[in-house]
Amino acid sequence: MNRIVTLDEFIIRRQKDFPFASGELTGLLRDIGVAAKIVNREVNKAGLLNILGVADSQNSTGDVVQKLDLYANDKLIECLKNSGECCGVASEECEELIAIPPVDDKPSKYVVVFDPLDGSSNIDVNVSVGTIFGIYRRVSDPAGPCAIEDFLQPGNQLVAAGYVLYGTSTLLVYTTGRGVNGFTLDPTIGEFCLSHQNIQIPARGNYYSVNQGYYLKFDLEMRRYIDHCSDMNLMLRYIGSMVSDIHRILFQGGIFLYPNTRKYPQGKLRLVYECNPLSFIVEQAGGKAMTCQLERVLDLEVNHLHQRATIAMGSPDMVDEMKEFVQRYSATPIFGKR
Ligand code: P6P
Repeated sequence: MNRIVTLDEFIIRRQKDFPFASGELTGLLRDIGVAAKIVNREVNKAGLLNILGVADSQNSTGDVVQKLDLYANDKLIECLKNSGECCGVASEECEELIAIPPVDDKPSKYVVVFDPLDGSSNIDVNVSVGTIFGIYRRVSDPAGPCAIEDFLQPGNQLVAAGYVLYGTSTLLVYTTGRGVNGFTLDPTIGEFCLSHQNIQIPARGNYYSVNQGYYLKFDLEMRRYIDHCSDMNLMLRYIGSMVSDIHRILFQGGIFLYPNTRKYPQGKLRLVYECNPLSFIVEQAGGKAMTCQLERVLDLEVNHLHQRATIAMGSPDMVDEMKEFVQRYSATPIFGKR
């Protein structure tokens, strides 16, 4: 039987991969793991405790907020505040960034962006949801509090990114830019244990993932590509929880699409705390992540915290195929886009 490798042990072992690492990133990743365990405990009990149902608040982008969203948001912020390794956070649930004062006057190098409970509209019907996070090195004056420019860095500056999937089992998947590894929570010992080492996405898969209900609202090139997927007898799988859909694609291959529509001309999904962290993971697993206008997601300029983006991400061969359809059918010529 293979020896159990816990998340903590794995992170500490990998710290030596970073010559200048002084332990802060290690501490930060471990604290996110603690927050994930706390959120997991409540997500699993949601049906029993009075934290189901829709809170009366709306989040910064007008989505109706489920109580579990708020709980997950508060727990993540609390853990990151206590970590002493993070000088600020930006959350889907908060309009503005939250500066975190130093602990024991020790300045911290990192900021964290997160969607505390992505896909939360599925909670009431017991469909899997997830937490998404990304970690940047701060760029503002280390002598002062964090600043907005710390959070408006392009995704190609991410130091680490990951997600927690609260599904049939609870998994934490993360990358620090040297491959992608997955850890399954063993509730009998309360530890995330290494279960999926060096995840590599298949070059192509049998699934495509898009909200087919919006088909007629997509641009011609996207409809042509979706028709092609159907003509190739690919199967449509769409959970409505991005973490769940991307997790399936990481293991079984496929492509996830959220193109622009009239309702969301810039796309629906948020760049900072959904698209960038998951794109970093997909690329590190050998996949590709582009906008439906063929820009590399991680290179996109970030102009505000809740900026939206179109997205096509997953198996490299399938994203390449999507690119061909966009170039062939796009009404506005898209040349030179790599
Ligand atoms: P639609 C959940 O609200 C989310 O942000 C992603 O997790 C998911 O992929 C998408 O929105 C679902 O959006 O418009 O298909 O319901």
